[in-house]
Amino acid sequence: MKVYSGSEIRNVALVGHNDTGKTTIVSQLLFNSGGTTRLGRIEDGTTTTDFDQDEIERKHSISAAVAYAEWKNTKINLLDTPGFGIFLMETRSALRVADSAAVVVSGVTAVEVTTEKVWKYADEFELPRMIIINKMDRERASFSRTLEALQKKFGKNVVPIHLPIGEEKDFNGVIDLVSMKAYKYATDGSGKFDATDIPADMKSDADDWREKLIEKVAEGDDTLMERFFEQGGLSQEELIDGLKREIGHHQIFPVVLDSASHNIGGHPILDAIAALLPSPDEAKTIEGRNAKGEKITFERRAEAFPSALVFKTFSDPFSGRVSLFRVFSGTFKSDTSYWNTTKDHEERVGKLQLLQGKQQVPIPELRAGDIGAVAKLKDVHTGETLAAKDHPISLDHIRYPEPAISFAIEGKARGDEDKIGAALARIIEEDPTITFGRDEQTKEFLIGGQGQLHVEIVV
Ligand SMILES: Nc1nc2c(ncn2[C@@H]2O[C@H](COP(=O)(O)OP(=O)(O)O)[C@@H](O)[C@H]2O)c(=O)[nH]1
Ligand SMILES: [Mg+2]
Repeated sequence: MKVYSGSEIRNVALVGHNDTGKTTIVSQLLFNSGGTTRLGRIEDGTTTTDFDQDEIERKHSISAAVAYAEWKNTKINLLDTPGFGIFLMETRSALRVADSAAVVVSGVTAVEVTTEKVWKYADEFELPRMIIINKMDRERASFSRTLEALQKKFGKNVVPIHLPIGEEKDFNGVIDLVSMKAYKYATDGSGKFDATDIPADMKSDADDWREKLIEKVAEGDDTLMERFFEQGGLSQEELIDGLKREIGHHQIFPVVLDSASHNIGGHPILDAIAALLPSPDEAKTIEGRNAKGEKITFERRAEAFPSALVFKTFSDPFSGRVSLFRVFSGTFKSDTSYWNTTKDHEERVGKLQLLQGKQQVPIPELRAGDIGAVAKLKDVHTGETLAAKDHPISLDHIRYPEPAISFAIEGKARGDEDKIGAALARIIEEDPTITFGRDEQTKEFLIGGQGQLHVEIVV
């Protein structure tokens, strides 16, 4: 496995309402990039990122998961997230370590409750975003209606870079308004496609949309605007550079189209992520805190002092506790000691890995910007920072909400309280939104969480 660095990495969190196809899209992109040998399906329990037994049985993501697609010399880290209100802390956690968000909507239902929520989160984390209109194959799916709804809610910076070829059951490909190519897909789910000229009956439509895109890009920059008027347009290079810049400044939210379950539209999405979304090294510095807790900025480069934020922890039946982290600066190496700057103690880091869902891929080192995992850390939990002992910087993690609901629990036999306490301590290590305490008056043990389903699933 190649070790990737800054400019070759994209960290994209797929966020959106439940059931819009995020988990299926991740499986589709992995399959299309050659990272998996079959198209994982929710219905068969074979997706890469819904690997937890509860997720397979319920057919819903309840926890964030990471996978990566290697595409044209770029490593695209895909953070799949839950779309259910009660699990949105996982989604926020993933956004904290992403450099961009892919907001997924269904071409049938367009903007939903969670779409608006995750949009606000992306604002809060100042993330550039792309919008994927998925399920274009579905009955009553509509590009124009969905685009209108998106623009109404999120403004005129929502700009398509794809047009659909066919709609509903006839959806069979997309026109890419940047390359001005048509990608027509096989209908067998293989993801095989032909890159052809734009069909004659769509040419004038495509020209119009491209013109709108170019104008929007030119608007963002005075010199580009001048060039636009001088030349009557922009060169391909000016368009791509300008588009990338406008996306980076939240002036354009590019819209792409997909049918993840039918595997139509995956390749141009991979292209757009690699070509247009920001890499981790776009910003040169990063904010953190020094040993006194004061805010500082420091360099992100792979050669800088190391810092990594643990944004998730889960239990694996074989490896035990696995900590997922993003390297924000410097380089982390396997079998090396680092400093837990949140708790002020040394921590031995064993074998570093990349995660493809639950599958672990060994890697000798992880460089600034990348996301990886390590098993069996002794005392490091979600939200804590690993850094160098002589340069103990720490990174802020998201704040967790107060529990929305709590239940009293009791053991069956005397003395069970100890066992319950130990089990809950383990759960809280993985999910800090679960709380546990004792009501002083009733002496009952109380367990708190974000909702009944949340507490049921984790306990
Ligand atoms: N028709 C159709 N169904 C899809 C598509 N993408 C996903 N699905 C189905 O929609 C359901 C939800 O998909 P899932 O990936 O779990 O959505 P998530 O909740 O956003 O992660 C599953 O039954 C998928 O098989 C699509 O493009 N077209
Ligand atoms: Mg999902």
